[in-house]
Amino acid sequence: MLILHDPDTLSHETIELLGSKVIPALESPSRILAILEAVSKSQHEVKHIRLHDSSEATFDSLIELIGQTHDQGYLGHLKNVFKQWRDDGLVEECEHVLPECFVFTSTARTPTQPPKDIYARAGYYAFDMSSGIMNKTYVSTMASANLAVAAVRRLRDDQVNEVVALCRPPGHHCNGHKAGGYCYVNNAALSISEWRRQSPNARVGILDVDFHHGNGTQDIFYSDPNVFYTSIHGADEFPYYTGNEDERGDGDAIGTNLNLPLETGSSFDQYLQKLESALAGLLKHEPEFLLVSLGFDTFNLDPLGSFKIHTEDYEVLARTVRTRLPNVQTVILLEGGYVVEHLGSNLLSFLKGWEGSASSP
Ligand code: OKP
Ligand code: ZN
Repeated sequence: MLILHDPDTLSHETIELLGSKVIPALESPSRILAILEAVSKSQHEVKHIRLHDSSEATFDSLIELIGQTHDQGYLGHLKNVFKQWRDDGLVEECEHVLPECFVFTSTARTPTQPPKDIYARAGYYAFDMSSGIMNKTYVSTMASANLAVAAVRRLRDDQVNEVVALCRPPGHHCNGHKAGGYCYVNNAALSISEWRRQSPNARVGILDVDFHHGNGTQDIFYSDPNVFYTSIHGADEFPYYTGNEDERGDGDAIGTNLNLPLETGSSFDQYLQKLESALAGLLKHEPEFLLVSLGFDTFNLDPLGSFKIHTEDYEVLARTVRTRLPNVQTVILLEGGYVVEHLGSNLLSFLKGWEGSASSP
């Protein structure tokens, strides 16, 4: 299978608040390095893409696509905040921007303008403290986003049925206005924007199998009847305030959002029951394009997840999906997964199940 990687995705390396401790973020470059190591010993084809060396036209069209989802104030913040803090002497070159105060609603109105205070802006454009911004965050975020776009172009140009993009940072927690949960640009939304450039009215399916609810992706497509979003995620887990079954979409998109929270500690058999519901929903939507938000934090040893899923289960997971939705062109984007030593084998297991099932170009 074709796997896309951009070396610039490795430059972002930040901190997070976990419990009461500020630690190096679990979402680290070593995740991608471990995957690259594993796939280099496999039959899969890894293609290195370099946004950095791309034409101005590629860059411009990427910015245009990102602008369809993310607001300009937010994007300007991502691009400039580190330098602003640096220039003001608030951080050293090797340090990180983290928010201290978030938007809250004790006042009667929600703010429509970013606050003037440079500290406060970090909280205006984020919803948690696992989305630090350092010197290279913007470069990596753009490279990651570009992989999501490049994957769709490959689907079309190479006439293949699936492409994997090793996105990092991940994307499913951020909406158009706020970073959070290690995410800065919603890569899934970008792939879909790119797909829609050629098929504006396409019916699209999103299957989010990361351990965490993809609140950002849900938000972005909540009122979009053409996009069916479904997620299987740990109940009552991060991001805590979203992911309930009663979030079903808005207006004429009611019924196109399907949340399937699963008790922490659940087994793979219990997981598969939820997967059946997710697939039934997707099948009914009849997507011509499928986006898989693939996280390996469902793995039994993951520090941020709590399902009892093992390496060989990913093969079954992938086969189950591909058998039910054969021949739908699919982009698979990496989201979470934090047991670095097992990421490679987990991905290989997933790809084995995917490729071993009915799907031919
Ligand atoms: C990102 B992705 C829980 C702290 C959670 C952020 C987790 C982000 C997960 N006590 N910190 O969906 O894998
Ligand atoms: Zn996750």
